[in-house]
Amino acid sequence: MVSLEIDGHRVEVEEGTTILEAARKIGIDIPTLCYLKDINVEGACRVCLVEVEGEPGLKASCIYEIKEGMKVKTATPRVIKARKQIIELLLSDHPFDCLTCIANQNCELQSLAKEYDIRGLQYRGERRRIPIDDLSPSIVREPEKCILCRRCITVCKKVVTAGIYDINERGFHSFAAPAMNDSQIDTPCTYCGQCILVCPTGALHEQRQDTEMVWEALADPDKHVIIQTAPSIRATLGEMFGMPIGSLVTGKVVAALKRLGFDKVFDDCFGADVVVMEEGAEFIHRLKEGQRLPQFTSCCPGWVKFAENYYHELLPHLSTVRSPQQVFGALSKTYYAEQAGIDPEKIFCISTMPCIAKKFEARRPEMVVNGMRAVDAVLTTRELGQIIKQAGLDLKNLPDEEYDEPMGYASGAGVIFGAGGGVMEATLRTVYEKLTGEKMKPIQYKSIRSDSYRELEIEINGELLRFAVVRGLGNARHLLDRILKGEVEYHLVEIMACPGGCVGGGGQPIYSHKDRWYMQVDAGNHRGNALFKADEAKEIHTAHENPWIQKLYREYLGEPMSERSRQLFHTTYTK
Ligand code: HC0
Ligand code: SF4
Repeated sequence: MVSLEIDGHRVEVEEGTTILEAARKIGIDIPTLCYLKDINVEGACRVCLVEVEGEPGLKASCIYEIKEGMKVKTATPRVIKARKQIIELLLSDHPFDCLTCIANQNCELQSLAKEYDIRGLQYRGERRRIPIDDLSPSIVREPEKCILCRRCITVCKKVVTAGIYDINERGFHSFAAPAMNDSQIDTPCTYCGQCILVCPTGALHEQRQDTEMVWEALADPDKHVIIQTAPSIRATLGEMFGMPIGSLVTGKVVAALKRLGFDKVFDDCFGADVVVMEEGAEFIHRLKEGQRLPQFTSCCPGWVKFAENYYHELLPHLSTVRSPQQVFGALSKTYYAEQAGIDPEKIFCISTMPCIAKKFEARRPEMVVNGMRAVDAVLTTRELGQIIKQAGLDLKNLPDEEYDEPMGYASGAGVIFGAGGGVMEATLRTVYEKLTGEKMKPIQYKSIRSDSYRELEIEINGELLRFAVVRGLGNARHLLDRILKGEVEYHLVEIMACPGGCVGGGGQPIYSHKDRWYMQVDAGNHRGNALFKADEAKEIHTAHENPWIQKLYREYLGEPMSERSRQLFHTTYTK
């Protein structure tokens, strides 16, 4: 351990700790616009300057390692003046459209300008003029708002391993963007949205065209407007209304959506239960045939696009089952339309997802059903929160209400899809029982719960089967390379693009770096645990025991992987 003094307080920290981290241990918050714990330590923004006794100049505390006996001052007139100057310089060529910026009141630069009492701009002069890139279905870039913090570059390179961004141009004209400032649609971007979550300003955000479509659909008397809520929404929407991370607000979400005027409020977890039935049957089939193993889950559109971009040779291994979002959409325009006696052309199916890649997924040509888009509009958690606020509804104070029938009841298996290891666990609960005739022990499947990487071996009918769960595309790349080299062998692998799974998705509420540090948002643990609690509270924990799923198969689909199931739920992938 190393002992040092910060602002007159003694602190003991491990060797290798930076001044910024040591200060936070004793409640001193040094500001930063570029640092990200365990990911980004480039000292790019210089806002974290401090004085170190005996050292010349001011030091960037996020990259400066502590030394025994060091004396640090974090808030002297010199430090404050230097920080103010840096913030002013960052503001000097910023667009200044704060009132209409998507990050208004949730912008780290804006917050710092307020905290440091910046009242006038002495350096305002020439400004960079760079066009907005809004061509992709998922992500919008506003490069004039880029403050060169490099967080997006680092997250995309180190966590996602897609390496989409770098610094374009030089000096005053530089900004972060894909090479040659190409549009995002011309790059292998996976639309995971992890870069959006770390952008300190409004330079990166989701495509917002769906919000307007939803308001218009709700006002159209000729449309029958239905909505499906992703598993994670119930564990995160409360955060948009000041509730603590991990608050479970399932019934309140339903109540809000009913008040907004949706004709039916359904659960995407019902779609997840169908996916378990289909993907489980597909896995059992492949296992018996000994073909295309390991089977990879395919419900995460960021992972699917990653595989399409970088791992063509593994595409035949992806489950052919569409995601719960799309399975639900397909059912809404066929099964539900038939049951409710409604012309499918009049049904407008909306989903609300913690993910920006779901917007891309819903627009994929492969997702068309009987000539119609299965899902017409996709709202992120953030967009849904805003719509509910625009309607003057305070989620916290709404009563709990129930989903509608026939696609509103999901088993606990469907609900845990949004948590780390949840898709695998949900599938195993059904597959194990189908193969052995016995229930799987909770202790067995609980060990696969994870926010990064886990393995599980289970003996089923005398055969040792190996399973793996991976969250985060960088972790996935590492595992896929090992699989391709023959270093590891599995039968079934779950891959989700976002660290922590969908609960850590790119469409979830955005927190400043400071909040992320103290609230441990990144781990997604509180949110994931909320979903596992929701599972515990359910009376049915397996998809195949859900009576509404049984009715669907009995009356409409026949068997999993039947001709109708294949036509509605199964898909192909593009190299
Ligand atoms: Fe997920 Fe999903 S669980 S991808 O993480 O599979 O977005 O929450 O909705 O479709 O169900 C996201 C979350 C979903 C889908 C489901 C899956
Ligand atoms: Fe990289 Fe994901 Fe951002 Fe695309 S959305 S640039 S893959 S972090």
